[in-house]
Amino acid sequence: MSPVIAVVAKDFRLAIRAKALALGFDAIGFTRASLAPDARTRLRAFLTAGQHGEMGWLEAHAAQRAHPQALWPEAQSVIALGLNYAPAEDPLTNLTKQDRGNISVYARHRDYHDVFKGMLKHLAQFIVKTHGPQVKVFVDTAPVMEKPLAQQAGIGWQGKHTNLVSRQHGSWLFLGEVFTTLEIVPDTAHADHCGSCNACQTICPTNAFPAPYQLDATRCISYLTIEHAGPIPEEFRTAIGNRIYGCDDCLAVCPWNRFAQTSGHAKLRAREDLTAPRLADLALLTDEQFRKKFTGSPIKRIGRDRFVRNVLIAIGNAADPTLIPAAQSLTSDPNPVVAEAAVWAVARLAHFP
Ligand code: B12
Ligand code: SF4
Ligand code: SF4
Repeated sequence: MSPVIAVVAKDFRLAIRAKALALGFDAIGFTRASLAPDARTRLRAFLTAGQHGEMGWLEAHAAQRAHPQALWPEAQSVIALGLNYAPAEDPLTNLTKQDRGNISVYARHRDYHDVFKGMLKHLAQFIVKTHGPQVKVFVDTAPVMEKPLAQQAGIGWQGKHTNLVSRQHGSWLFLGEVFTTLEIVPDTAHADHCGSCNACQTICPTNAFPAPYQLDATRCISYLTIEHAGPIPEEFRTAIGNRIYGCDDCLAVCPWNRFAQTSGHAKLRAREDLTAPRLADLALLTDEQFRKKFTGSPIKRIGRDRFVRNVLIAIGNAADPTLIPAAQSLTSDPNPVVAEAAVWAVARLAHFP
């Protein structure tokens, strides 16, 4: 690259960084629109081992996922962004509340996809206005390997729990990207700072890590409660405890969280009714009530039946006989997965002293 282009690019990086921070992003870095061969090989190994389970969309678009330029051939650079969603309280404290459900931190407030995408569009508009390139914005749902790209862009590293960890924000960063046709001087990839720690692997209730840095999604409570459609396999039901939507255990236990500041984003403030909701109330939600309650929330996507299935597993683990009537009333639910979970819950509660 000629010195002149390098100077322009450097100023431009500063301008984008300043704009991103002004818009409310908490982390930003730049990388080329290509992935290191390791990330591609490991994606292939994950898929070949069937560790993606029913998430067929991971396999269907594997080529684009592995090669950002297969997704968009003109892309030259990726601007990786992070949004801090660190909770005000330790999410693990909820797990001992028998009559309550635990919703993972990322789903206790407005859908982050909407919040993040809105901010990305503003940043993209700024880039187009000032430098005129083409841009595309992504968050979560596109076939993009967001964690390796964010590591390449220097935002943090993929920890042994496989998520991106930041020295400043711990495990609590949402990720998203602006792809652009501009060539921007890349940042240096972030080094791994897990060292000899293995707290995330040790705490996992379902032993979902076959090895450090590898996740068998089919054993992960996040997958089982959100992505998996049928009955939850018996072997995981007790371990799920009261986690009714996702799981944060491996994130919450990470020692790097001690540097995290509670998220200041008003749109990411936890809804009170989703912080530790009563299982008895959730079990009895009708389809209409479910949709109304979860409008604007990521939970809406899984639908009433899958959600109530999860609530019934938590009820079966609750050792609280006052929950029997709620479970009993669902044993003849028209949805067979709900009815089966209700029968299981009633049988479990009958065996508690
Ligand atoms: C599929 C998916 C899931 C699946 C599978 C998760 C997984 N780890 O693959 C399930 C449903 C289980 C899931 C759960 C969660 N998810 Co999710 N998920 C995704 C999604 C859509 C794709 C991830 C993917 O490509 N997986 C495929 C695997 C092969 O890729 P990988 O995880 O990067 O695998 C790497 C490692 O295995 C590593 N590796 C393998 N072997 C080795 C060996 C060594 C030595 C090393 C160093 C590395 C290494 O290399 C691979 C390639 O980089 C992304 C969004 C996106 N588009 O990227 C969000 C995303 C990863 N999820 C996210 C979140 C928040 C969660 C949950 C915390 C939600 C919750 N509270 O329930 C949990 C966390 C569970 C966990 N421990 O990972 C965030 C993570 C943010 C962050 N800071 O990293 C993302 C980025 C969404 C977002 N835009 O913010 N998720
Ligand atoms: S999210 Fe929960 S179940 Fe999934 S890997 Fe982490 S600790 Fe294990
Ligand atoms: S808990 Fe320990 S091993 Fe796991 S990601 Fe954090 S530092 Fe790495």
